[in-house]
Amino acid sequence: MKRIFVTGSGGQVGTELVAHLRRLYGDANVMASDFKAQEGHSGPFALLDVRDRGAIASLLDAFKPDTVMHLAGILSARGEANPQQLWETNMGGLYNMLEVARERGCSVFFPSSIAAFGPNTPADNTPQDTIQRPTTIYGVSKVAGELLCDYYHLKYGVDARGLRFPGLISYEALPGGGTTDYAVHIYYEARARGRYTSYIAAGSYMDMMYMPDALDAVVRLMEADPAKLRHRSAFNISAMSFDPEGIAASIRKVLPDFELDYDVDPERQAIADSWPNSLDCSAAREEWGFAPRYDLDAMTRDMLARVPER
Ligand code: VAH
Repeated sequence: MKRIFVTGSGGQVGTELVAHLRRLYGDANVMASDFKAQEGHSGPFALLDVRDRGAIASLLDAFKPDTVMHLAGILSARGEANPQQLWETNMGGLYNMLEVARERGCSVFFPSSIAAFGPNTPADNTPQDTIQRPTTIYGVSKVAGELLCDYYHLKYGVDARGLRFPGLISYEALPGGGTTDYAVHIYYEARARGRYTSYIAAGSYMDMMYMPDALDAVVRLMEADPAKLRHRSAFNISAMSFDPEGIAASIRKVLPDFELDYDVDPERQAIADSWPNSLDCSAAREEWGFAPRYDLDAMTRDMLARVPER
C-alpha cells in the first residue's frame, strides 16, 4: 500500500484507522472521507456520500489511491430501526466502491463482522467456513458484502480483502448504533460514576477486541502476500470473549467499588443472542499472521487510564 482512500473516516474505526495509516504511510498519502464534515485533519479530507458513485469516481480520479478502505456503513442496532436505509448505504455504497475500484485497479478493504453469522451457526469456536444465516439486516449486508467482494475478486481480479470484526473497544471516538457498544460505554461510566447499567444481559458472551489490535490486523491483512491467502473477504478475528459480568470483574481489579446492574434492551439482546460466543481465528493466524496483543485485563487497564472522567 502507498496511497490509501478511507470512507467512513468519522466513525469509531475510521477515526483511528486514518490516524494510524497516516503515521505509517504519511499524512499526504491517506485521504479521509465522510458524509459529515470533519475539522483538524493532518491530511486530505473530502465530504462523500458513498451512495453517489460519480462522487466516488471523481475523488479517486483526483487522489489516485492504490487501496480503498471502505468503512462507511450503518451498524447493527441502528440498522434494525431503518433496514432500507442500511441496505442503500451499506450495500449500495459497497457496490459503488467495488465498481469504481474495479475500473481503476484499486485494492479494497471490506469490514465484515461477527454479525455475518446467525442463530444456527455453531456458537462456540465458530469455524472460518460455516453456516451464515444472520437474522439482522446488518448481518445480511455483511454476508452479501463478503460474497460480493469474493465475486469481484474471482470475476474481475479485484484485490478485495476483509475481516469479520468482533466488538471493538476504543477511547478516541465513540461507537454509534452498535450492539457491542456497551463494552465501550461501561469504561466511561466506570470512570465517571463508578457504576454502569448494562442493556446486554449477564451470560451474553460476544467476541471483542481492543482497537490497536484491529488497526494492526487491517494493515497486516492488506500488506499480506496474496499468494498465501486461501480466504479473502471475511477472516474471523477476535482477541477475547466476555459477557458483562466478565468485563465488570476486570474493571473491579482497577476500581474495586465498581457496580454493575441491568436494564436489558430486548432488541439489542436479540441481536446479541443471534451472534457467536467465540470465533476460531486459525485461518487469520495461518494465512497472514494475526496476533492480537491485548487481553481483557490489559485492555481494561489501558482504557481506564485513558477515558476522561467526564
Ligand atoms: C455492532 N460494533 O455492534 C458492531 C459490530 C460485532 C459488532 O459489527 O453492530
